[in-house]
Amino acid sequence: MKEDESPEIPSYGIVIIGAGVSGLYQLYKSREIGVSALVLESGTDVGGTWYWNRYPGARFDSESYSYGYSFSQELLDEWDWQERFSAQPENLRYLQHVSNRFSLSEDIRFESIVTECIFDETCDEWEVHVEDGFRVRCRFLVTAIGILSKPLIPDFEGMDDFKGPSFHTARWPHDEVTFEGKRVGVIGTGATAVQLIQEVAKTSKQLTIFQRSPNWCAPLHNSPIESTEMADIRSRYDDIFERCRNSFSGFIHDSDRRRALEVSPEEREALYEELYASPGFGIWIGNFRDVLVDEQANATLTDFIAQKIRERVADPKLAEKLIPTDHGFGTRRVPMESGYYEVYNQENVLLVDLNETPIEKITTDGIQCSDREHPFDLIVYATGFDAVMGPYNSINFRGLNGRTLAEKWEAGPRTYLGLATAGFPNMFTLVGPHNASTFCNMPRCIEQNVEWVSTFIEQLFSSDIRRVDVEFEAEDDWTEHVHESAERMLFSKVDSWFMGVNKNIAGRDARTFMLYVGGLPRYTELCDEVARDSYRGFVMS
Ligand code: NA7
Repeated sequence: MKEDESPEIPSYGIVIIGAGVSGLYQLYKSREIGVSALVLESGTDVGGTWYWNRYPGARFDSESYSYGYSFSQELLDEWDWQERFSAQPENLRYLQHVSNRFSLSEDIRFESIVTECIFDETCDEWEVHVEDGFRVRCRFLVTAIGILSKPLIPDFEGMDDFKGPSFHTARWPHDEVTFEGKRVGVIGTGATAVQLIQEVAKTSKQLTIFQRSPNWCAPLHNSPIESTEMADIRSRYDDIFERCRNSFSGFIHDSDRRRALEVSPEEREALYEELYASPGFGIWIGNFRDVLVDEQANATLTDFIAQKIRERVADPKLAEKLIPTDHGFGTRRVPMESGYYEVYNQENVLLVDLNETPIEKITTDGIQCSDREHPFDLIVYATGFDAVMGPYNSINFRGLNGRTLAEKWEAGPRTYLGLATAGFPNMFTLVGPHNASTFCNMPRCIEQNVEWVSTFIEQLFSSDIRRVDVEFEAEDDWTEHVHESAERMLFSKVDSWFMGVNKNIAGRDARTFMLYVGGLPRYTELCDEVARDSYRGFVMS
C-alpha cells in the first residue's frame, strides 16, 4: 500500500453499538431481515448491564421468566430460570447462552470503544470510529448503549491516595472480591448499594455506609424456582408475555383499578400489606392507580412504608435516618431488598449520615468525614451513573452540518418516539431517552423497539430511499407529549435521575424528564400508528 492510500474501510448495512440485551436482539433481527450487521462492544463479552455490574447481590427486580427474550421458542424451551429474581452470574450466563445459540459473537467486535460517529452527507452513510483506530461505515447506525452504562464516581479529593482496593459497582473486578474479616466502606444508598450492602454485611468485619439521601426500599421476596414450577411457567409463557405487553411498564404487575382515596382505610391497608408481602415490584407499580399521581394518595402509602421501616430497625433514631423526608414512596426508583433494614441492627454495621458529617476527602487509610476518619480495607463507590445522557455524551455523534448530538441535547433530549432525532439521519436509538423502554421491564420494551426499527429498516432497504430523518414538528410534538405524560406523575415533582438531575455534574440541576411514562401499550400503539401511516413524521429522500 502506498503511504497516501488509506486502508479500505469495511462497510455494513447496520452498525450496532453495544452487545447487551438490545444490541444482541438487534443483531439477530438484522440477520433475519437479511441486512449485514456488525456490533461494536466495549467489553470483552456480551451482556451489557449484566457484564459490567458484577457486584455481589446484583440481581433482577423483574421476575426472571418475564425478563428473558420472548422471540424464540427454542430459547424458552431450553432455558430454566433458577430463581424468581435471578442473580447477575445466571443473567450473564443466559445472555452468553443466547449469543452462543445464534452464533452472535461472529458479528461482534469486542473491546471496541466507540469514540465518534460522523454522518457523511455526500453518500448518506455513517462512519464509526473506535478508540483503537478501527473504522467502519454503515447505512444505518443503531445505538444499543443503554441508559445506565456510564458509571459516575464523584470527584472526591484524595481518591488516588487510598492504599487499599476501591472500585465503582459497575466496574467490579472479574476476580472474586471477598469481604471476610475486612473493614468495608460503601458510599451511596441507591438500588445498587442496597443490593450490595446486604451481601457485604454477611461476612465483613465492619461495614460503614455513607448515606446522603435515604431511599424508600421494599421487600423483593426472592425464592428458588423448582423444576415443577418452571414447567408450569413454561406452559404459561404466552400468557405471561401477553400480560407484560398489556401492562403499563412491561412487568407482570399492573396497577389496581381502585383509588387509594376511594376505599376505606382498612381496604387500603389490606392491599398495602398484601403487596408488601408479595414478590417484586407490585408494591410500586401494582398498587392503587392514584398512588403515583396524587400526593394525598401517595402519602397513605408513604406512611405505611415508613411504619414498616420503624418496625424493622431496632434503634428508633437510626430508623428515622433511613426514612426519606424529601419525597414520597415510588416517586424515585424503588430499591428492592431482602433484609436491608435488618442489616442496620447488626453490631458490625454503621450508618454515617453525610448531611451531619460530610465526606471531606479520601485518605491513604480510608474516608475522612468532618468529625473523624473511618479506616477501611476496601472502599466501594455505589454512586450511580451519568444516567441517560452519559452514554450519548461519551460518543461524539455528528449529524447534518457537523452539529453534535451533545449540542442538540444540551437542554435535554428531543426525540421522535425516543427512537430517532432530527438532524441525525439513518440513526435509531434503542432504549433512547423519551422511549418507553426507559420505564419498563427492559426486554419487553426492547423487543418492541428492535422489531419496529427492523421492520422500518427492512422497508428502507427494499426501496431506493437513502436518507431517513425526522421532521422537526414531529419531534416537537413527541417531546411535548413526553413532558405532558410526566407532568401528571409525581416523578416530575422530585429530583432524581428520572428527571435528569445529578448533584455530581455541574449544570445538571434543572429538571427535564428523561424517560417516557405514557405506558407500554400506548407507546406500542403510537409506534404502530406511525408505521401504518407511512412512517408519519419521518422525512425520506
Ligand atoms: P443511584 O440510584 O443514582 O444511587 C447512587 C447513590 O450514590 C445515591 O444514594 C446517591 O445519593 C449516592 N451518591 C452519589 N454521589 C454521592 C456523593 N458525592 N456523596 C455521597 N453519596 C453520593 O444509582 P444506583 O447504581 O444505585 O442505581 C442506578 C439504577 O440502576 C437504579 O435506578 C436501577 O434502575 C438500576 P443521592 O441520592 O444523590 O443523595
